[in-house]
Amino acid sequence: MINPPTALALRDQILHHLTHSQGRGPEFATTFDWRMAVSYTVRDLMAGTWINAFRAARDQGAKRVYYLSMEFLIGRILDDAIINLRLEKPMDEALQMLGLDKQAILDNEPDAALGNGGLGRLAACFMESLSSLQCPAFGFGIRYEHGLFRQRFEGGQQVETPEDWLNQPHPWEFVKIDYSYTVGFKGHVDTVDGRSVWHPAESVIARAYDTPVIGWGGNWANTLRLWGAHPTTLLDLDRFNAGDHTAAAEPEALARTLSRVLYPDDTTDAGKELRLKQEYFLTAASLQDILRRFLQEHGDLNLLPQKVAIQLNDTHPAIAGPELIRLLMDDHGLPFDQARDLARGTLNYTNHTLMPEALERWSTWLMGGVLPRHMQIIQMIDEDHRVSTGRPANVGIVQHDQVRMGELAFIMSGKVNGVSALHSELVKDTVFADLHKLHPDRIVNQTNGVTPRRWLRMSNPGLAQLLDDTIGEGWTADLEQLRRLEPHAEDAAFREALGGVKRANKVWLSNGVLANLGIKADPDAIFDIQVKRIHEYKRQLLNILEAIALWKRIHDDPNGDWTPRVKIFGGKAAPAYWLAKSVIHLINDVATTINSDPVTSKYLQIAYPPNYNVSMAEDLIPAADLSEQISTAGKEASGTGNMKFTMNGALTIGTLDGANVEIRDLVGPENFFLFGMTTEEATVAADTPGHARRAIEKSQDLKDALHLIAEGRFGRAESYYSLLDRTWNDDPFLVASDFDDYFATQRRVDAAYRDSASWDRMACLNIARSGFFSSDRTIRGYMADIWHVLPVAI
Ligand code: GPQ
Repeated sequence: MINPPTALALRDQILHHLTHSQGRGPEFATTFDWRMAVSYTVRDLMAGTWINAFRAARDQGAKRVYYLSMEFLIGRILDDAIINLRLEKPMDEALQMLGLDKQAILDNEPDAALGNGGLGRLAACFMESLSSLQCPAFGFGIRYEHGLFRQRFEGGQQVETPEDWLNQPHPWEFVKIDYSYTVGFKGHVDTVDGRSVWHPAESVIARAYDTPVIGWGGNWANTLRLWGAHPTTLLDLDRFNAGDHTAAAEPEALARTLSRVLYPDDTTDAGKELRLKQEYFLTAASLQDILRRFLQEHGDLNLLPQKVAIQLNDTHPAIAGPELIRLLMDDHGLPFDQARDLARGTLNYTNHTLMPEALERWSTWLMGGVLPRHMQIIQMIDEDHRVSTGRPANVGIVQHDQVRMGELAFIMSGKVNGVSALHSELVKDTVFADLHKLHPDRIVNQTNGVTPRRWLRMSNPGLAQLLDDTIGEGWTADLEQLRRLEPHAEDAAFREALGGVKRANKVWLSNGVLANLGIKADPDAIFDIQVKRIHEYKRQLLNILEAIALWKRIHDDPNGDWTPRVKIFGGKAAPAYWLAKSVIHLINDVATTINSDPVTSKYLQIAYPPNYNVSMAEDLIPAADLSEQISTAGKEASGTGNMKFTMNGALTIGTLDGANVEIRDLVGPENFFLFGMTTEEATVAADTPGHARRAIEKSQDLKDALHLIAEGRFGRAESYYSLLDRTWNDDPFLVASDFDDYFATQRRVDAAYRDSASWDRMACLNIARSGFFSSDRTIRGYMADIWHVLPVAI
């Protein structure tokens, strides 16, 4: 930013917006009014940069990146914008002059929860890094009226209620009503003069709602463009006049359902017609917008791969392959081969999971019904690929009357990437083994990253200040500079300062989130945190079983020398995922029993604050001593929470899974608590009949824990029968087989924590060596290896 405003100027602008945007005098203004006035003031400071950035990219004829994602889990925007614009000081002063409580204003902002978990949060981190790196880009998504559901606990069980973030004005967006596109569904296909013409039976309008995403330093802003669905005709007047008022509003109701709700499934295939329509809605609107801008800027369709890179965030927008071919053939008259090559030169696909139930498949009748022309083109792509590669019969897009979206995305992409080193290798060896053999250069790795602006500077101001004072603030834009901390690991005064920051964050958490739950957490206890979606493969069950076993041990020896621990859980389960929900129930029941046990309560506390979301993560992660990354090896594609904990100075207890492998390599095995089977061992074990039973028989601690549950010690045992049954008889994620190693490793953590100098030294080295996990590094990798795009100077 060229001219940072003074505190006085900010104050005046806030008062201006209070009057002219909110229509309120200061004496009548609510916290909401003030938050809106402050937000508009900050937005004013982004708009010029935003327009200039767009203009610079256009004037220089730059190649643009388009990131298509069904999810953008952005969270709150205000504080992030203040920080990236470097406005903290003058804004603090301005708010002080107005007598306002900054924290209350920040907390007034609802989270934009347009995502489920890691995949959506990754997209949000990428948007921030793209702007910080001055890479010309658009993010395309859906403007869901209701983001991810709110979670409450009733009797320990998850209850979902709708989320309502758009029930109030959203101050960050600009509506661009002239960027509206028609998106069709269903109908039939004709041939006119040798060209196919699709006549959709239904259609909706996609309208652009733009949010500028400001980069670090405020020099560049890209656009997050979310599509809202609107009816093509507002009201059926004939029916209205005939008195049928409900039916008259049908077109509107139909359209609106498209951008009404975010599917709350995480790593499972929703398999619903509405979901397919949502995916096509996003893709069709985005591609029309991309082609319109491209033709305006460059004219010649043959330049498409040189000027446009499209990234498909998982298979959700994989219909982009056939849709782009359709536009090029049916609207622009190109032959199939040329359209295919242009599409493949433009599209790339990121795979985020190997879990078979998450790989999208649509029955050919559903695809043919909703998108008849696309079904024809999918057959053409499949046949063309079969002929050109001579592939085996069981490899291909359409198999057993199903369209396999992973194969479609792979075949239509220039590059396919996994999200951690281990995951990318497994992608080659498992899900796409056959296609990889046919196209050995297509799969590449781009290990995930997270933005250090939000996940360090904003969420951990104490640590950020210590880093600024110790190594200067260059780390914010160049996270590898954290290496300069390494020598300070040997400096007792620095270690103490670092320990002091952590303790202050723990006190803050104790007095806030934990006190609200009625939990008295001792800030000198180990804060042990597992926050993420609830999933069997993530093994929250392993964690709570360890807690039960530990509780039993403490109970048996109440005068033992135990290391106090506060175990904190956070996360939501998909509403229809019964086993995950019963894990939530179990954790809450165990917490109730253990927390009120006078014998053990000073050693062990369990907290499960409901409704974990981005802003709760910002409170929890900086206060963690121990990061739980305990998925079954081979199942977690990468993880990104693991990176956030590491850069905030938590030590990890974890398996050799996803990006844990790279975290451990970088921070050093001596600064990481490793346990559990490797991917190869886990694959063998899971196929060995009776593996769970044998592991349980061998482990007294595990047997005790399971018996306590079965005896109803924590609530009605019947609630847990299916969970217990699965653990004894099936246990596909090897909770039992990894239990003893996990339990023993936790005891090593207990011992290590008692030597605070050594612990702080390890924490310091974790931070110092976490620079690799900046999403700036990830985005640079995509720019160089996948998109072939350069940053634009301004
Ligand atoms: N991930 Cl397929 C999701 O959050 N949702 C999904 O539907 C799928 C994957 C996660 C994945 O489980 C994590 O390991 C990754 O770190 C994350 O995507 C981002 O790549």
